[in-house]
Amino acid sequence: RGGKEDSRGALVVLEGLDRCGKTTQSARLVTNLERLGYSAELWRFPDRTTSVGKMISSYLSNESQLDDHTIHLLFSANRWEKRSLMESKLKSGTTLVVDRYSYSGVAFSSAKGLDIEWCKAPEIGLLAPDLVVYLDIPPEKAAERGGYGGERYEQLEFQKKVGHNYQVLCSPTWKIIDACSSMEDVEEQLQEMFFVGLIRNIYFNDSTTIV
Ligand code: Z5A
Repeated sequence: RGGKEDSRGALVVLEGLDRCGKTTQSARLVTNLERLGYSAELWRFPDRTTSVGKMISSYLSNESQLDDHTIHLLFSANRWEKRSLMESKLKSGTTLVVDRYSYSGVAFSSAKGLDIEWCKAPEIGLLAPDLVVYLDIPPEKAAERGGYGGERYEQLEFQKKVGHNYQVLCSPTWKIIDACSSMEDVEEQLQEMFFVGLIRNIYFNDSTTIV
């Protein structure tokens, strides 16, 4: 069973600052959907398994240096190389819960000072999510969770800029959850949001472009 009998799966995206709980909550949503009999998969960007993803991973761990525009385009290319698989999964009825997507690309790169419209351009033509959930947490609170590791961008001042950019990108269709709530509360709210969308039939539009 997919998102709905005889329909495509839903494309659900979780966004937010580092440590807001995206990975935890994406996994819980997929487990819960599967338990209820839905076909669902957990995806994440960057997908570090591809050759482009390996270049991104090396950059994030400071093992390589790249021009800001170049790494931006690599993040985007990493989504483009998964686009057709994403589309076929959705068409075959599998719901995809995606941990970070184009909005991360734009929010992080523009936090470095790149023009926001330039940052959006390579995302045009990627699949538009049916549901974007923003896990909202103050950067200071996020920094307290587990501590930042050695990856690039894991710095409070930078995360503040990213948080500001998410506010700029946030559209009225985004759903916002207070990510400072307990993991169980966030899990419950996320699942409820998914099913409200399902009941309202919002997941089965023909929209194909993201920005
Ligand atoms: N990036 C980019 O620049 N351009 C792009 O196009 C894309 C990404 C796609 C790598 O991302 C970096 O790439 C990222 C953005 C940039 N840089 N940063 N910052 P990543 O996805 O690999 O890494 P991440 O997003 O930073 O993931 P993360 O550190 O794993 O955070 P998370 O997934 O949001 O959180 P979590 O792993 O679920 O939880 C973090 C900790 O908090 C953990 O100890 C949990 O047990 C705890 N936690 C979670 N929820 C709660 C609640 N509710 N209460 C208390 N504690 C909690």
